Amino acid sequence: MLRGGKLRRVDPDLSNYYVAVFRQREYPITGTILLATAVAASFAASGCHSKIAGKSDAPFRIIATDAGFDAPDTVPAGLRHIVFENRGSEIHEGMLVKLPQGMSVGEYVSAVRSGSLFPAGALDYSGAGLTSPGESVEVWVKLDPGQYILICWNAGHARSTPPRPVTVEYTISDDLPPKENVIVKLMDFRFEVAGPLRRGLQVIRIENTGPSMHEMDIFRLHEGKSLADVRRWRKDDGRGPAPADAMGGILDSHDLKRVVWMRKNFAAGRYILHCEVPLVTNAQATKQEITHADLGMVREIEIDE
Ligand SMILES: [Cu+2]
Repeated sequence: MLRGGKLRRVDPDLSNYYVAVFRQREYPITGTILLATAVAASFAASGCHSKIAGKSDAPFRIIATDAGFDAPDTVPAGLRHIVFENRGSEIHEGMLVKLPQGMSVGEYVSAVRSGSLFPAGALDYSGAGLTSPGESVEVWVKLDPGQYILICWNAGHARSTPPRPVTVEYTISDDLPPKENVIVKLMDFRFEVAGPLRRGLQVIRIENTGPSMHEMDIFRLHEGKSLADVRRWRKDDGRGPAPADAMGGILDSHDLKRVVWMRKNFAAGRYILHCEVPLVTNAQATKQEITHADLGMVREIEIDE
């Protein structure tokens, strides 16, 4: 169906999109205390039980294998520090999708299996992007209360491997994001990188300036391989020998105002930033072949010795 590697879906029901945007405007991510207070107040007003918890210290650990995910059943709402590890033999990602009220995990899965690229009402909430076997990546992502699934969109895994349900509780606690070394802005259709990415442990703060949804996967080129090799390989669903290692990635969020962080240990070398979100973002499975990477949303960067 989709040749662009990750099977993608975007919400056909625009009303959900506007709800997400409206919610974001009400509770800007920059005002953590305001946000917590406002969310708590809104839950109190709607009759839900809520409480403000202290700072959470245990990260939200997600382990991917070729058979699925190992992850906690429940996590608190708020800014979560996610540690994602791939113990499988193939490239995996751990993306979070929030299910709409009344949709079960089984219904989401059968919608995906029957060709719906975006089961109506479900919202992408980012997570950890494409990660090679043996690699791990840390990301900081804000989660709202609700029923989520963890899913991998690489190479048809969304249809072959069961997603993992995760409940995000009404308890709110925010993990503190680390101070960034580099800021990357995702825009139509390019990456703007502020500051040099260096070797060693680096924190990248990622913002989407839109107007489209975007994501950023980072690939480390193998010796003698080029950006064009990565493009071809991703376009062919990641078949054949990989010209690069997948170092993790982030975003793919319906709420364009979400700021996220990624922390990763980088060696010196050549890297590719790559956005695989499709140009056509509706429910039509047959029209998702052209991705942002095809429109030039790829960039090579070098990390010096
Ligand atoms: Cu993009």
